[in-house]
Amino acid sequence: MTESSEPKRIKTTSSPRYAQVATFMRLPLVPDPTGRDVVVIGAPYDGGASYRPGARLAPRAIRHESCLIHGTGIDRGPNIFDVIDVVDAGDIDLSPFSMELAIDTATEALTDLLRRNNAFLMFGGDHSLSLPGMRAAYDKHGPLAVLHLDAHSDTFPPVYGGLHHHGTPFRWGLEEGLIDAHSMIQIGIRGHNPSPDSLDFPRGRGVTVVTAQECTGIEATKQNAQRIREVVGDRPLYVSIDIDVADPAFAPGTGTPAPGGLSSREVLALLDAIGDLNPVGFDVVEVSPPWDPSGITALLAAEIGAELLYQYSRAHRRGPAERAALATANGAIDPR
Ligand SMILES: [Mn+2]
Repeated sequence: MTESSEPKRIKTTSSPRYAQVATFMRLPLVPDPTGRDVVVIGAPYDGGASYRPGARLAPRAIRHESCLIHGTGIDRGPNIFDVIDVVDAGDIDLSPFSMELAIDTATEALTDLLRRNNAFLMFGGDHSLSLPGMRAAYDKHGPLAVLHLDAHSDTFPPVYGGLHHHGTPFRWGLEEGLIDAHSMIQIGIRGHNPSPDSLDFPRGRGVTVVTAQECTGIEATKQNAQRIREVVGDRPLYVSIDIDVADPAFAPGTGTPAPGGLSSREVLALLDAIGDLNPVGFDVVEVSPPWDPSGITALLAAEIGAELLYQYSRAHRRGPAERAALATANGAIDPR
């Protein structure tokens, strides 16, 4: 598809938000993108879910809930899509019948995507998709720092006879050497651990684990954002957000809900650290629409996705000349 014939962003001034085919934040649908800053990609697969299924339906639900979001937060400068080039590439076609095949297919698709574009924002699917995501980011950048927001550490051993499930991606990420353990931080961890303690594995490798008990309130959130900056440093950063990091009051539609979690405000405020770092890939996983009758969980996932794109735009702004032109056209860029 040539540049001139490429679909444009839908104008909210001429098309009501509930109209047209839903893409993420009403971005252009470009199925085979090249040279973009960030590519939004769906990964509808939930064969790794150990409890409630349904995450395979999340990319569609999140796209629907995202149509209200403009792309500009208040007091945040120009529309992020005037600062970074983002398209929605649709979904990766993943076999619902074979975990190994799905993981291989996702790894290949995401690796190809990153070779031709700068970064991706993947909407799962269950959390097993983070392993393909990290493999693709490692292929391009080498050992990764990881920011992992989740109720669970997802470093569990294999169960039920297979190597992979939605509780194993960071175990294999550490075992495969994709992750620099000392540059990894997990936040929001809570609930009931099987024996032996599931946190022994990440802590034993040097991963920083911040429990949900350490996350209450905006002061704790600011301190945790600072811990993220310190742990990650200047390493290429992979960000993985399991929607169950949020309390079920804010995100009931998920595979393994855990009471006692973060508020949506605390989750969004934590993400502010990312714009000061070097993010290279994002995933938002574990939304399960069948358990989300009001759409509140998909709505939060959409807002998180928009925030991640904003943070990417903070971290990877265009050159000085373009910035100056944008500042003239749109008012000052957020100075943070
Ligand atoms: Mn998880």
